Amino acid sequence: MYSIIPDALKEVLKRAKSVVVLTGAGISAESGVPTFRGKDGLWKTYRAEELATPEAFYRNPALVWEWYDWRRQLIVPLSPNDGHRAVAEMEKKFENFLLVTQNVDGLHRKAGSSKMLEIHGNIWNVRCTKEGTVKECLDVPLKEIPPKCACGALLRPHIVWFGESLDRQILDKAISVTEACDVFFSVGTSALVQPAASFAMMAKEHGAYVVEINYDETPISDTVDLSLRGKSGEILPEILREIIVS
Ligand code: BV8
Repeated sequence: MYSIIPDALKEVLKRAKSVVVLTGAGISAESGVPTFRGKDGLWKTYRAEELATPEAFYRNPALVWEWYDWRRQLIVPLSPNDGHRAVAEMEKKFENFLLVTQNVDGLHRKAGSSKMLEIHGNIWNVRCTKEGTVKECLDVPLKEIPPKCACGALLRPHIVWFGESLDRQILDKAISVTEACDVFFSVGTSALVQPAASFAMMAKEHGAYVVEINYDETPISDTVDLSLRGKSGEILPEILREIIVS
């Protein structure tokens, strides 16, 4: 069967010992989760600055929680797609493997991924704004908006908003595996949001073979070693097939 995977990538995969996969909203698009910047993306109807920032939350916690409650209700019936499942399988095929996801939808975990960093947090976790404690909250819809901690303080989504720093330990781990890997995949991301947008070039500068799998062209498409244009739900299973036969 004709393979869309070029020989160069087949060779690289045969020798690879450590692999990092960075994913963005595009890998969840085929599951029905809206992306952020696409033609029908979330930021087309909402302004990121009005919802995904700490200032927005403290200005109007109910509005921000209404948006997250709407997204949680949208996501809860959705299932992982073949792209998520291929990534979950890939983690078993290499000595060192780490999935670094920007996604907060929880679909990678649902697909079986365990070697994973959720660098922007998770929409199913909440954090007490007073005590800092994090716990899972699966209520759909939320029982009250905005939800409150037992201590009486406001709960917030355990998500990294614009203008907030990523968890230091998580970021350090993501950077160290990116700098050490043989192959780096950038999947379903517009490569616009920092610091994740810099990981592909960081990997390349440290000698990795960098592959982009994305529906549209991005700012890194011309500088990666291989840019595959298309749906991650179709391309990733092809790549997994190559890994299995090699
Ligand atoms: C930080 C949480 C240090 C919300 C997100 C000015 C002031 C303050 C900060 C900044 C500033 N200027 C720049 C910054 C830094 C800022 C940033 O990068 N801004 C950008 C927009 C310029 N970054 C930050 O603030 C980060 N923190 O830098 O801390 C600091 C601190 C203070 C001051 C300065 C610096 C925090 C970033 C995290 C923000 N939180 N989300 C929520 O999700 O509820 S970001 C948001 O974008 C999502 O998390 C998402 O993961 C992320 C990236 O988007 P993508 O995943 O790439 O999605 P997108 O829709 O863009 O693209 C999808 C792609 O998939 C498309 O290319 C499409 O073609 C493709 N696709 C679609 N379908 C498919 C497909 N591909 C394959 N198959 C398909 N089927």
